[in-house]
Amino acid sequence: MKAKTFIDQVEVLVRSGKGGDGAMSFRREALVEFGGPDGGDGGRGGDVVFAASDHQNSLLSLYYDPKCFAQDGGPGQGQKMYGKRGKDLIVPVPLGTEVYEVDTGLLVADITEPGQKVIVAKGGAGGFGNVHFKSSVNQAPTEHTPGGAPEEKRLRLELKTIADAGLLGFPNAGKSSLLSVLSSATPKIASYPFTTLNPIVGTIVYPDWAKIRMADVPGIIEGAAKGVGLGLAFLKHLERSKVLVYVIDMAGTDNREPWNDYKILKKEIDEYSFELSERPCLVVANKMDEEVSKENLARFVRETGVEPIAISCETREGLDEFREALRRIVEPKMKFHHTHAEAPDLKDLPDTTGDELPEDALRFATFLKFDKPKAKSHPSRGNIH
Ligand SMILES: Nc1nc2c(ncn2[C@@H]2O[C@H](COP(=O)(O)OP(=O)(O)OP(=O)(O)O)[C@@H](O)[C@H]2O)c(=O)[nH]1
Ligand SMILES: [Mg+2]
Repeated sequence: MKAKTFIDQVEVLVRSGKGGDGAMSFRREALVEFGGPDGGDGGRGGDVVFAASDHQNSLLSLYYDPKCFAQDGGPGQGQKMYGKRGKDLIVPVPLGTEVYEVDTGLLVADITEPGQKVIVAKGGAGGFGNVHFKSSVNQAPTEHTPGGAPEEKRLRLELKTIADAGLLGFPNAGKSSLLSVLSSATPKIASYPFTTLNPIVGTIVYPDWAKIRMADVPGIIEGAAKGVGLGLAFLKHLERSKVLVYVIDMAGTDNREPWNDYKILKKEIDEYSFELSERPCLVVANKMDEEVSKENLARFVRETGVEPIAISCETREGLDEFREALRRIVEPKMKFHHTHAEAPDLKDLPDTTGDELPEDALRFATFLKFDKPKAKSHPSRGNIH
């Protein structure tokens, strides 16, 4: 059997560390009479933390190792010594992972931001040593408390790929071809159905560095909602997309009828989720380099009332139009805005002799903090001796 390379759903058992017990001990030392209690506190148990990772695109590692146990806290000891703190267990998970509690079905975390960390099981607190129970009436307490219990739960992790646009279409429509000509992703392309078996994400980079992430998922066929072909399981990877891109094979390869393909796709999406079928969408007519495509396109418009963007991944026609249409819907955020309107007109800047600094320049010269008051001394800063 071929080893699995992609997993988008997995059930794991997480358990945080138990808190260490507080100690019961008395100071015993030569020449010290009535040394008193000196049992230290137990250490805190470690947390189980899910951390967003850029380096993973599947839940594969958790599939093979579904037990996530953090370290227990160490017990307190005599001489008022604290127990060792249990180590947290940091579990890297791919961006787009949803975490559900199996027992309740509740969504406990949605990991979508780079650097995001979520504590899914909190470590038990350390117990108190007997040193805490000393009082005027009880100089030799023997009480000490056990460490807090660990948290244990079963969690279901579901990966929903994060992409701005999702490609949708019958097998062989050219979804992977489109992704490969627009981005530097290298999905497998072949003339047999179900070439793509896992979602693949590529990034379209515009000349001004705007970026759009586009996901290619396995093709869907009639009856997919009932599990035919690969079913609709992969559609969850399009749920976070702002726009769905219907890719239609306008050449009607293998005697297919493009207008029927479109209607079937729409119907399957409707059955999967009303919300997804209402999502903004673009329809692209691929393989327009083929003879028969022009004729088919005219009939497609007549039958469906939809005017698709005509493209060809072979000859690369229509790709610019598609890119721009995609950009208008997604409206990618730009990190930097350089527009000529914002640049100052050099003629308006005052002449200087070189000795004085213009007031404006000073305002922005944050490194020259002339009037910044000196920080006041305070014992907590540790600068008073
Ligand atoms: N003539 C022509 N052939 C194309 C065009 N785009 C893709 N193809 C061919 O169509 C076939 C299927 O392309 P893929 O990109 O693998 O199709 P897909 O939609 O990803 O298919 P699955 O992964 O099986 O769902 C390949 O043989 C491509 O070479 C095009 O614009 N014109
Ligand atoms: Mg493909």
